[in-house]
Amino acid sequence: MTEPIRTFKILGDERGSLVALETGKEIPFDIKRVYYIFDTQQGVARGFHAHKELQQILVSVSGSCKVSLDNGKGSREVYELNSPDKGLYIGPGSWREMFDFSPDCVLMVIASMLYEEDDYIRDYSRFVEYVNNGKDSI
Ligand code: T46
Repeated sequence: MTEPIRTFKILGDERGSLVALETGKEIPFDIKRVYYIFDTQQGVARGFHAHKELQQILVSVSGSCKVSLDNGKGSREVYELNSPDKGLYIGPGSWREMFDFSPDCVLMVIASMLYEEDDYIRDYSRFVEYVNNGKDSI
């Protein structure tokens, strides 16, 4: 498995820091959409779904949060995003939950597709069925 945490180059000088993310370089897909999650209330968890085709890179550009990724085959890993030079790659077929948001967290998400509700799997048992028994099973 490729390492889901990516470290981006910081282009810094005496004025401060800058990170640039380009399709085909830091981002391994054509960028179709960017959205960001902020002002998440204390104790709130988000996500609780998987995607059939969507690829994304999540970057906490301010503050921190945690993301758990479950492959539906018994493996679950938790990643902390706490720096603007770190990105978490999430490919298709990965159940994600985001939690432990700091009050100042701004979670930027770079996505390979436009928003499409049909690409979501929002039921965990259907997700497990999907990753283990294939597309036609749900
Ligand atoms: C994901 C995680 C990391 C739109 O209208 N357009 C959009 O591009 C998005 C992402 C959402 N929405 C609407 C749909 C809902 O009415 O915004 C509302 C909140 O979306 P959702 O409940 O899906 O948010 P999260 O934080 O649970 O999940 C989001 C993404 O939807 C999802 O693809 O991987 O962030």
